[in-house]
Amino acid sequence: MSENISVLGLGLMGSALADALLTAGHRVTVWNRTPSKADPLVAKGATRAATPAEAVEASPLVIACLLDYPSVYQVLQDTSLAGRVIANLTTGRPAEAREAASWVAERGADYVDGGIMAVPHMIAKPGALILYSGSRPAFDRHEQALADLAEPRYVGEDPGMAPLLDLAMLTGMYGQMAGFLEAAALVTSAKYPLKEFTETLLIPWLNATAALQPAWAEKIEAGDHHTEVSNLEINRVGLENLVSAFREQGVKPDLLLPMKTVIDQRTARGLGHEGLSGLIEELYNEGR
Ligand code: FVH
Repeated sequence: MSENISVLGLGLMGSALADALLTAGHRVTVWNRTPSKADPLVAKGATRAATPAEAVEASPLVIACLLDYPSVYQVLQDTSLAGRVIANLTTGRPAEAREAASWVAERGADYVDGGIMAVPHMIAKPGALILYSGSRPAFDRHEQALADLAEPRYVGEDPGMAPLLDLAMLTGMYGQMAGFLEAAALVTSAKYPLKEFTETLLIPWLNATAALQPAWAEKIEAGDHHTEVSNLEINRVGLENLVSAFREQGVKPDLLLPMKTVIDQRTARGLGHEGLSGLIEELYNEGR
């Protein structure tokens, strides 16, 4: 079913979102601080709003995709939000999302926060995912339209949950990239072909080790770090070996060292018999 939808912010991502909505047959109103960025969308049938207030007025669903949360407030401050659903797909922190939800509610509107797990060219294609949290009724009301952007996954009433899970997924990605870069530095230091190593050795190995993570998740949820596979002491020795090998090859192990520090810390507490999942206990602040 086609809807009236406004998009505030036509940077790379906002333009991709507005374009997908137009392609899906929605009536799309667009606004951007630099008006010329709206031109290609207007040429495809979007309506240009002269001000953010005009854009908010035009549609029950208003999607904001701006640089950061301060820019969202700047754009929305002189608009009349009452009765609208604000879907804020701007990247931010959980606390910023909760604050924005209250700010929007004080102005009589519903709020959903979105974490976009895609880059612009993936929008409206299989594999693109957007996490949503906040008002469930507002999400339900517009779920079909949101599905024209990417698979929509509602993750809870707490508006901070989508950005939190977004950050958690990015964290997993950065960890994987750090491992790849260190492995690549080691492999290239020995002049072994990196692409071949990556495709035939590393990726199958990473897939096999990723398959262990659900079992780790269960252990963490149960607070049980018992292992009969590979305890922390073995991993402590393994990391020491790794770090020495890196140095002998003339490669800095800088991205690996934080992990070694935490393993050393945990084993120094006499917990070397635990599995690697026990490291999570070192990451929590006391009094959690
Ligand atoms: N691009 C990506 O791959 C990532 C994927 C994951 C999610 N992000 C987040 O999406 C938000 C927007 O990102 P973007 O890629 O569209 O970013 P830009 O192309 O740099 O566009 C930024 C837009 O924000 C407008 N803007 C900035 N400051 C203000 C302000 N003070 N008042 C009004 N508008 C403002 C900017 O306007 P202009 O420079 O064109 O006039 C653009 O429309 C972001 O949160 C990513 O983390 C994208």
